[in-house]
Amino acid sequence: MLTGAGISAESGVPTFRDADGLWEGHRVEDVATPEAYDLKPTTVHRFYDARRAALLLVEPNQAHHALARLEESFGEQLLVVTQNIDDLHERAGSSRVLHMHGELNSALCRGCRQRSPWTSDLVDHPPCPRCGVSELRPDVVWFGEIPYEMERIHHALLRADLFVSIGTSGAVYPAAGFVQAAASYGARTLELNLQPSEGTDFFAEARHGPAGELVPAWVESLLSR
Ligand code: BV8
Repeated sequence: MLTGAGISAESGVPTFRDADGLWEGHRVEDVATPEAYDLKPTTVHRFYDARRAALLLVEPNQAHHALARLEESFGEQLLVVTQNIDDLHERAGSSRVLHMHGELNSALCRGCRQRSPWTSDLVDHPPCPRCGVSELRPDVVWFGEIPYEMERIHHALLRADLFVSIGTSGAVYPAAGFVQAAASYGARTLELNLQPSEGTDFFAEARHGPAGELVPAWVESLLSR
């Protein structure tokens, strides 16, 4: 299972595309690159501190809850790889979740390179809970950086017999290339998205509509077999 911003849209978390490529008024390259952080750390911190605080105002939706139900039945056979940095999959009850682009509720120390759970602001340069140095940055994967868990993801793609993509535009790599990899290893492929994604032609089947409707219906059809 691969998920993107579209699965959290109905929870009130803005997607990237529906803001005309602007993230809350910021150009992507101005807030989501290591270069931007070196140039304007306060702007970048404010951007992620605001998104972290906004997480407290939203709840998982029917699509998140349906995937948590699916995990109850499929257990180890199901893996959710998400591009999202929100915590809505886990708050809905999913535990088998890989955040390939990092998490808002985590901080990465540029001193000791360790990750620490973090739920408050970073703009005031608090000390790292592990090494005490004030070198904490948002624990998100910026453009030009290597995504997390690529080995586990490739292992799962190799073994998958069903690859389902939910709420993603297929515009950002390496995630956008997973459907072709899964298909080449013999998996059936299904896209569940509001509208055809940039990679829609790579999927054997596609259903278009809001995730809050499509995902529960698809999960029920799977569980009622
Ligand atoms: C890397 C964290 C090397 C930060 C993010 C040229 C060609 C190919 C690739 C590149 C290239 N130039 C540069 C690259 C690489 C670059 C890239 O892909 N650039 C793009 C722009 C061309 N990628 C990287 O830099 C990556 N690193 O490549 O390292 C490497 C490669 C392989 C192996 C090892 C090393 C790192 C990329 C990660 C960047 N960080 N996020 C943050 O969140 O602030 S990316 C961020 O943007 C998200 O995580 C996500 O990945 C992406 C947004 O995409 P979506 O989630 O799909 O959201 P979007 O708004 O676009 O679409 C929403 C979709 O939902 C739409 O289709 C819409 O129709 C649908 N929808 C809306 N509402 C609903 C809905 N669907 C259902 N229901 C609804 N209600």
